[in-house]
Amino acid sequence: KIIFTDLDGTLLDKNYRCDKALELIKKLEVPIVFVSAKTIFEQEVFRKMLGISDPFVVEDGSAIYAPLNYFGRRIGYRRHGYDALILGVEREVILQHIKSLNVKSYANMSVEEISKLTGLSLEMSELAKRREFSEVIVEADEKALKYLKKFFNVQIGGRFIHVYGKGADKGKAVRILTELYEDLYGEVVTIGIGNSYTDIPMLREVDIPALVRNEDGWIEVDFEVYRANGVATEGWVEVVKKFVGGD
Ligand code: 2M8
Repeated sequence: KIIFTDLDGTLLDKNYRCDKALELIKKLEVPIVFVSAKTIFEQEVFRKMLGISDPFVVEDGSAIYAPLNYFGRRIGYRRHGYDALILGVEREVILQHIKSLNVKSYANMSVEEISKLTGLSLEMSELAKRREFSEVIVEADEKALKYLKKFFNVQIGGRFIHVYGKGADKGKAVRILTELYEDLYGEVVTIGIGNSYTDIPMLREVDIPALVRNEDGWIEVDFEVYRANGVATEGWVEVVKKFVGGD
């Protein structure tokens, strides 16, 4: 079994914590693959804290990073000490387009401002700002978004508008990783856990899709999913105990 999981609002609660899952994670013997809007630098903090050394998907499916030789061979090219497969575009390309528009985004915000808006610490805000393949827009008019949609994927993340390459999405990244796992282990059963609309492509790719609850209920989906009663981390624990074990 393989767990593909979103972070914000899914494994992590609104304070970016997952205390309630720590014990369970320690006991699990299956890969836990983060599939998140967060940058490599943010995700590395959580990987280290939770002792996870599986591949991970950054910036809404823009890139897959895998520890060297994780799949028994080289995939993609070497970047930041990992094997990297890039599905999106370099952030610089996005910023070139954004420059001429009237939008407020991480690029023209200070770390302090990002911290105030997100509730992330200053350290974590700096890591969130250090994006490689996407830009986070905080304020924009319809005209600017319409223009950006011609060239990029423009999606509402948890709160903000995420702009990334048209070739990138969480579903595609999960499909590629599932195939790599199948090459390694033969047949695998995949579990996907999310809470928001950007998780839908990921949930469509897995054998067992599951939603955790948001404060105001579950998102609408037009396919069968398991709906956990718990909000964020509590729902995550519920899903993993039900479909993977570790109780
Ligand atoms: C942004 O992403 C979230 C979750 O999707 C959002 O749009 O609300 C990103 O900047 C991410 O890197 C950051 O960690 C997060 C913090 O809330 O905000």
